[in-house]
Amino acid sequence: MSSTQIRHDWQVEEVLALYGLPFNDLLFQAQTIHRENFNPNEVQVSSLLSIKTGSCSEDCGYCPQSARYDSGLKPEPLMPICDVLQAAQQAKDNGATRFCMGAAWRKPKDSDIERVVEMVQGVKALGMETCVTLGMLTDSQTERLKEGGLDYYNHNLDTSEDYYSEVITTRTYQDRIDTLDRVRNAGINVCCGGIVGMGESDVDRANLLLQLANMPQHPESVPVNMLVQVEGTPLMGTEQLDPLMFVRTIAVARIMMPKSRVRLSAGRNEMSDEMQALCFLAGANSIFYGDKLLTTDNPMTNRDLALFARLGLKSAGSSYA
Ligand code: SAM
Ligand code: DTB
Ligand code: SF4
Repeated sequence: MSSTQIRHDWQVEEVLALYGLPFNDLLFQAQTIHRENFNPNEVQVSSLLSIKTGSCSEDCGYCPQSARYDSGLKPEPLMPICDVLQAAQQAKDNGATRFCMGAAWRKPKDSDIERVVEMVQGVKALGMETCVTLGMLTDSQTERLKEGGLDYYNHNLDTSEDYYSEVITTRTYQDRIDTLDRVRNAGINVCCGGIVGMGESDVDRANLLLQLANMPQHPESVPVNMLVQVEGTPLMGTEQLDPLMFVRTIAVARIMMPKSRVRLSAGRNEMSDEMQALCFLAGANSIFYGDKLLTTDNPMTNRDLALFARLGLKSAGSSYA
């Protein structure tokens, strides 16, 4: 009998019960569901580029790009399209199948959207899937991105609704849900997840996954980020999360959203190969690849290639290949 069930009616007690399973039982359950839905040895590979860096008006307590904190980051305006396409070609040559472009905006202007649409079209012409993360969107901006051919929009819930105001005060949880609804209704694939290791409780982690899984449709991509602590940001110095709690979060996400790509996202540079192997065993099947995330370090491509070889992992082909 199949263990896979697509549900949208999770209760927090059930999620906490999954988290509370003996580690081996949790990983067995997650890997069983993983194998029913995916090739367990394939990992989808995306590369990130910060197309507009720093000077952001928001106060997200984890983020080095907020203008409110002194992280020492040099702000950069929206990049010229030719430079973006050059970076995308390089990412493709290195083996990435999706190119994700991130901008440090609360929300884009309509004129920004036109420039981003040109980037999306240029990247698609290279034969890659496209993803952008630009902050909050209006209906017409979302439609414009869809018309322009955008494949995925990344917009994270970041944490539970209860813990949210400890981390961000300049926009609400509902603002995020509204943008996610627009993206879903426009027919763009949804990339939505969060960050753990921000000092949240077990119940907060369970509630974040519950919010994601109880959406009317599961996000196609669920990034699980481990907080990257950056000097100058308010969350610098937060007590480190038990790494095995991170692995449990991946496993519970896999069980709750069986057909979604669960992305082992920020924080890999600080993880051992063994820890990443446990995350793949728990059901993570996509990563960010390339030496940089948006502004912080990601593992060097050589280290990732060696890790894939050690684990016998292969890059999942792009749907455009
Ligand atoms: N400005 C847009 C927004 O906030 O939606 C898009 C870019 S923003 C940098 C994208 C996501 O990166 C955030 O929602 C957050 O989940 C993640 N992120 C940012 N800084 C991080 C950090 N230090 N550690 C882990 N994840 C981080
Ligand atoms: C996501 O969930 N993680 C990525 C991507 N979506 C845009 C971003 C991680 C950013 C980490 C901090 C930085 O490099 O600036
Ligand atoms: Fe700005 Fe996005 Fe960073 Fe928040 S996460 S400060 S909105 S760039």
